[in-house]
Amino acid sequence: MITMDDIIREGHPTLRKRAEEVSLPASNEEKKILQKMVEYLIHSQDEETAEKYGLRPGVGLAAPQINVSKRMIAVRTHDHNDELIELGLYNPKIVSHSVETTYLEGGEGCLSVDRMVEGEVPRYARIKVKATTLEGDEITLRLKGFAAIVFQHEIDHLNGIMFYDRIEGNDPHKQSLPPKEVMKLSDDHG
Ligand code: FHF
Ligand code: ZN
Repeated sequence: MITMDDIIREGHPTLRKRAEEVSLPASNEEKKILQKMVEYLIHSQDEETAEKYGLRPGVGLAAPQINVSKRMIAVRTHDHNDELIELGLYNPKIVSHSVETTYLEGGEGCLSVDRMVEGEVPRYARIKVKATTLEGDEITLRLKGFAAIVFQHEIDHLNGIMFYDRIEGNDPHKQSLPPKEVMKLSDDHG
């Protein structure tokens, strides 16, 4: 079974790579890994099992988080109609999304991040996702609310994006403030 020891943490290069497409039909090895990812979510959401093995409860898991750089995600949560979504998916893709954005009150966390990171993580309010299930069926999902946020967090992992990259002022590719030394210089000039 997958435990916290199998989950890589921020700083590991795999979390920053674009994961490879899975060529379908998936191999038995790929299927096994994806099944184990779904199983992790089930175990982690079961209080007794989570306590016994020290699992942090999760609603999603992306293959890169267990150092497998392939486009596979597992999700276990409820949708806006309170229906259980429990899926292992290959090559999930957001095919359309709302203009409207939303964010999780209280911010997001990540199994690969062992610290609290405050801030609003902007997400699309509604998304349409196409993917292939563990069973090999091509599906289209229309998601909103918390489930939509979870899918976007997982698909981000497949593209090497961490949730905090999306917090305003935290974009690593954007320097929001000039370096201290530069600030001092310009201060001197009024
Ligand atoms: C989680 N846990 O699952 C978080 C982390 C928004 O890539 O949200 O890092 F267990 C995947 C009910 C409500 C029950 C919340 C997506 C977060 C994805 C996993 N837990 C929960 C629950 C939770 C990450 N992850 C804090 C671990
Ligand atoms: Zn995560």
